[in-house]
Amino acid sequence: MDEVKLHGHWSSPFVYRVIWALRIKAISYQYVEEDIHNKSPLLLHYNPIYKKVPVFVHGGRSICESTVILEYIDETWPQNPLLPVDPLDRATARFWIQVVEDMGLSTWRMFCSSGEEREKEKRKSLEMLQIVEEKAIDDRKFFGGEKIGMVDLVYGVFGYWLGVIEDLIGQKLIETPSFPRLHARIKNFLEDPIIRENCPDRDKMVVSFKAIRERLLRSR
Ligand SMILES: N[C@@H](CCC(=O)N[C@@H](CS)C(=O)NCC(=O)O)C(=O)O
Repeated sequence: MDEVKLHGHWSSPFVYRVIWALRIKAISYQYVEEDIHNKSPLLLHYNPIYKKVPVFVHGGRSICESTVILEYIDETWPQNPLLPVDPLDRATARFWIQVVEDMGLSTWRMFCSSGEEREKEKRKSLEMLQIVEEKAIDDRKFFGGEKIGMVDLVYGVFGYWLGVIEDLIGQKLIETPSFPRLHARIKNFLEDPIIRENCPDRDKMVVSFKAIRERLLRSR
């Protein structure tokens, strides 16, 4: 069997998407922690364009970008599928994944900015979240139906990392009364045993994200 390796960083939501997928599919892998402030020659070799984690290495060949890695894993190990079979459902899932990727950028910018800029990015995030709340969520337990699917793994960022961001900036983005469905989905996701047992330490994240935010605000 070809060797499976994941190069990651302990606090990265993008890396956790891949960890969750590997756990859901019960695939054994070797984890390699990378220092993203002092990148290893191997990381730069595997991901010379973006120089970011996660990098997934299967049989010595590397794959970069978390959503590309998720699709590769789903195609290579078909057990516990992450994407639906129907082409229209697959396309719809990919669309909502694209939406959250765009929204994540605004939320991160909101975290790293202040004043009017922060308000602008917050408005953008809220607008997109409102559309997700109204158009993407039905009565099922997860975006993937009764089981966690790829869209859930990607929206997982809002389940765990957003809470830390909200605490640090002292503002809530996903208030329960405005986003009851999204809130329920996040709760279902975080209560799943695989997700619950595979999340970074929250206190450690608060310390690390606080330092990142202060550094970014100072450098502006
Ligand atoms: N679009 C990428 C984002 C990956 C990403 O931003 N990774 C961060 C860690 S959270 C990283 O490696 N940062 C190092 C850098 O920006 O130099 C993906 O989905 O994999």
